[in-house]
Amino acid sequence: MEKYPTKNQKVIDWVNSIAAITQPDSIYWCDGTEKENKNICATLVKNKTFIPLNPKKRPNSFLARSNPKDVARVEKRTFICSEKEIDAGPTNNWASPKKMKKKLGKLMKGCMRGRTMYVIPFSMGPLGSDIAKIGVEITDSPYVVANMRIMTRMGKKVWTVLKDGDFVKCFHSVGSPLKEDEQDVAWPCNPEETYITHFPETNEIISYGSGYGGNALLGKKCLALRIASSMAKRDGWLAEHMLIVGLKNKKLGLSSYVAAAFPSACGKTNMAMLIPPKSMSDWTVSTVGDDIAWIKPDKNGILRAINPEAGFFGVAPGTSAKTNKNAIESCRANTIFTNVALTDDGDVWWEGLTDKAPAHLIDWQGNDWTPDCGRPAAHPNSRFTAPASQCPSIDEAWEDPKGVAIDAFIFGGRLATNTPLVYQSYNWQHGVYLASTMGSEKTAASEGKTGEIRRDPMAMLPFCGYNMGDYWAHWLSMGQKVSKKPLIFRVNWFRKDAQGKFIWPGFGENMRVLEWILKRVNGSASATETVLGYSPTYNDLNWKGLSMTEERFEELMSVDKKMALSDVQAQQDYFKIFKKQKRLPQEFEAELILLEGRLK
Ligand code: O2Y
Ligand code: MN
Repeated sequence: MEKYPTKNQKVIDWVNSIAAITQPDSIYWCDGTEKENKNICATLVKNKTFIPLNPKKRPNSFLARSNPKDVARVEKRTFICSEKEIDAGPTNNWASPKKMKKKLGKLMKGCMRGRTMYVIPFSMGPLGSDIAKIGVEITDSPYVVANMRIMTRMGKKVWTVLKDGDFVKCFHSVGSPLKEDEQDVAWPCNPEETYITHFPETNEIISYGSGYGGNALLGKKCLALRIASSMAKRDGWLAEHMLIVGLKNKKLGLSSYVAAAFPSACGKTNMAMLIPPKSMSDWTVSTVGDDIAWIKPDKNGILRAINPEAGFFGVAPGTSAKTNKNAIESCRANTIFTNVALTDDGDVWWEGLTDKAPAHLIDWQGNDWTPDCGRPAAHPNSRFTAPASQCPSIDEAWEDPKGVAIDAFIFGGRLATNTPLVYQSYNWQHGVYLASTMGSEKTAASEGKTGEIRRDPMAMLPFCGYNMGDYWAHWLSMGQKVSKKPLIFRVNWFRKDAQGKFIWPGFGENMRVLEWILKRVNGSASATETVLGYSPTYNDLNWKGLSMTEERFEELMSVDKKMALSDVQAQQDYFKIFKKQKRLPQEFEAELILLEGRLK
C-alpha cells in the first residue's frame, strides 16, 4: 500500500513539516468513508465529547458540550496577517505575518502531543466546479473531522481533483497537548491562547486554541469568506456572507435566484428555507445555501453563484416547526448538536423549540435544569450541524457546478428605527453604497454587548479578508464586469413601533417583499421614487391573507428626514478612517452628497 493517499508533494511536505513541529502520537489521513465516520464518532463517544442521542428519536446523531469559555467565534483574536497593515484595513485586527508565525510557531511546538493529527482534504463547492476551491485541514480535533464531513465535500475524492495543484493550507489545533498518561477532557481547548489567523497573500490559515464552530471548522468563515474574499478580489469574483434562494411562481411566470446578506443571527437560515404563507401557496422557495455564496461572472457576463458548503451550522435557539420547519427536518437525523439541552428521553431541546419547556432537562453545561431555574437550557449560540441534502426545500440545482444565475441582491440589518421594510437602489453604485452602510444590533455569535448597533458592510465586517475600502471598490468594479447587473435592495424585517413591538410579522410573510422584488426584476411591479430609493406603496404589495392597514404600512416605510440626516453624519464619521487612508471610493462621497441633498 502507498504511504500517502495523494501524490501531491506540496501536501505531503506540509503535513510532514507540521507533524515534525506539533509531534502528534499518530497521523491519520481522512478518506471520508462511512466506516471512518463510525470510527471517529466512536472515538468521540469514548472521549465523552459526544453523547449519542436516542436513535429512535434522533438517528445517528450526537450532542457535544463545549468548554463554557469556547462557545463562539472570537473576533478579538481573529487576525488578518497581510504584509502591509493597510491591506488588512481599519476593520480587521492586523499582525505582521512574520511576527505572527513566530508567535504561533512557539505555541505549535509539541502542541499535538498525546493526540492524533487528522489530515482532512475538502472541497468548498461541488467537486470539480470551476468556482470551487480545495483546502486541506490539519487538526487534532476529531470533533472537527466529524463536523467537516457534514459541512464540506470531504474525503479521498478530493485528492483526485487536486492532483498536483494548489490548496489552502488550513492548520488547526485545540492547543492542549497531553502529558504522558494524562486523562483528556471532553472539550480540550486553550481560551487564553486562542488565535484565528489568516495569511491572504499565501492562502494559509492557522487556528489555535479553540475547538468551536467558525474558529475550528476552517472551510467556513476562515476559508470561504476571509481567504476567499481576498482571492475573489484578485481574480474578479465575489465571496459573500449570503444565502441563496430560488423563488418560483408558475402562475405569475416568475423564476429567479436571489442572494441575500444579513449579519450573523438575523434569521438568514430562516429566509433560506422560507415557507410562504398559505395565501401565497403559488410560490415555491428552494434553498441553495444559508450562509455563504461564491459568485462569479460566467463567459456571458452573468453572475452565477454556488454555495461552497455542504451542510448547515445553524443556530438552534428560536428554531422550531413554526419558525423554520425545513431546518427542523434537516436536523432530524445524522446531525451533531453542540451546546443544546438534553431531554430525559435522549433527545435535544432548546429555547423556542416548543412553546412549553420540558419539566426537566440537562442543560448545555451538563447540569440539571427545570423551567423555573432562571438559566437558559441551551447556550444562545448553540448549533446543529446538519447535511444540506436533508433539507426538504433544497434546490434541484444546489450542487450544479455552474452555479445559479443571480437576479437580485438583498441586504438587511436588524434595525428598530427609521429603516423601511424594503427599497430598491437607484442603480448599482447606489446599491453598493447602501450595502456598505448597513447596520445591525450586536448578537451572541459575534460577542460583545447585545442591543448595541454596529455598522456591518455587506454583513462582511468580521469576514472581509482585506481592506474594507478596497472591498467596496471591488464591488463597484464588479458592476463593470457583468452584462446584466442584478438589482440591489435593502430590507429590514425588524422595525419596531413606539410601543417596542415589531411592526412586520417576518418569517414566511417576508415572501410578500420577495414577490415585489421579483416583480421589480421582471419589470411588472411599480415603485415610487423616495429619498432613499425606489419604494413600494401600499398597493404595490400583495396583502392577500395578511391584515395590515395602510397606516401601519406607512409607519413601517416612514423615514424621519432629521434622523436620516443625522445618520448621514454618522456615515461620514464611519467613512472618515477610510478617507484618511485614501481607501474610500469617491463614488460613496458622491452618494452621501446626493442623499444629503435629497433629505434637505
Ligand atoms: O459562533 C460560531 O462559531 C459560529 S458563527 C456562524 C455559524 C454559521 C453561520 N454563520 C455564522 C456567523 O457568525 O455568521
Ligand atoms: Mn454567517
